[in-house]
Amino acid sequence: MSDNTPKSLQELSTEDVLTAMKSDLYEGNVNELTEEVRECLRRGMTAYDTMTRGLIAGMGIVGEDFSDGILFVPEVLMSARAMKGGMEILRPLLAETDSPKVGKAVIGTVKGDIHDIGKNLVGMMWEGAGIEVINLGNNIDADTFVAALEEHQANILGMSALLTTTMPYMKTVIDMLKSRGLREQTIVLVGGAPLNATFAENIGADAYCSDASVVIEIAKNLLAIKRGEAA
Ligand code: B1M
Repeated sequence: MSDNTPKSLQELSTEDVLTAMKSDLYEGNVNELTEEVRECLRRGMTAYDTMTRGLIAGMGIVGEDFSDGILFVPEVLMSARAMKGGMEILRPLLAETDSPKVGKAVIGTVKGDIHDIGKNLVGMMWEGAGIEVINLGNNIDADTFVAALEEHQANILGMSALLTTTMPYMKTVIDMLKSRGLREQTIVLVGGAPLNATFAENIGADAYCSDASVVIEIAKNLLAIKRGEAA
């Protein structure tokens, strides 16, 4: 006779814990999801792997079903809330660093756009790499981006857009940087699911960042070039 008693998390294989995490992200079960995140860390998985193999992979499934009309905004909001719960646990680990501060970045999601999960992950990755981050939040207009760069004397601007309707606003921000004489001294990096390298080039950004795995290297390479060092 088979034993149908549900297994505790500790009894599951790591792959099954990750599957449970994706499923709880999908269902918006924040308490279960945070336990699964903790269990992965307890097993020695890195914060980065837990984030990419669990949380980001889970959000990919949510995105597909949102596109296909299987999930709607209220359900996706529940998933986003669960994702944030998981990220809060990972945040201190991703941001943990002994490295000296190598740069200062202002980051935000552009005007008209409230998607902030990817942008927040990028901010955490940078913090962990010794880049000080001023996270402005979402729905940020050009004046606010420029004022923050000036106030904090930041040398990197990171902009995120998840909607095809909001991505053109990145050019508005870059044009304002130019008109204020700040473009040359600022490294402008852009990212978000609908963007690509051609778009980044066309609007005059320094680089397109496809995902959180590349943001540190791209920022550090461009900082080195600005300092006149070989990248
Ligand atoms: Co929205 N949404 N959404 N949504 N949502 C998308 C983006 C969409 C693709 C879903 C779909 O239909 N398939 C679609 C856009 C279609 C389009 O424009 N072509 C869409 C839509 C249509 C909408 C609404 C219009 C829906 C409506 O109201 N009818 C509405 C718009 C609201 C607004 O912004 N004005 C809306 C609302 C929402 C929620 C509020 C419910 C929620 C957001 C919650 C939140 O962020 N706090 C939400 C979500 C969660 C999504 C999906 C499902 C997931 C986005 C996400 O968090 N991904 C998304 C589907 C999808 O993307 N496949 C979708 C996980 C995250 C880790 O990935 O953000 O791509 P991502 O970030 C990556 C990279 O892109 C990169 O690194 C990150 C980490 O690897 N990156 C950067 C991102 N920003 C960067 C900045 C950088 C560098 C790299 O700077 C240097």
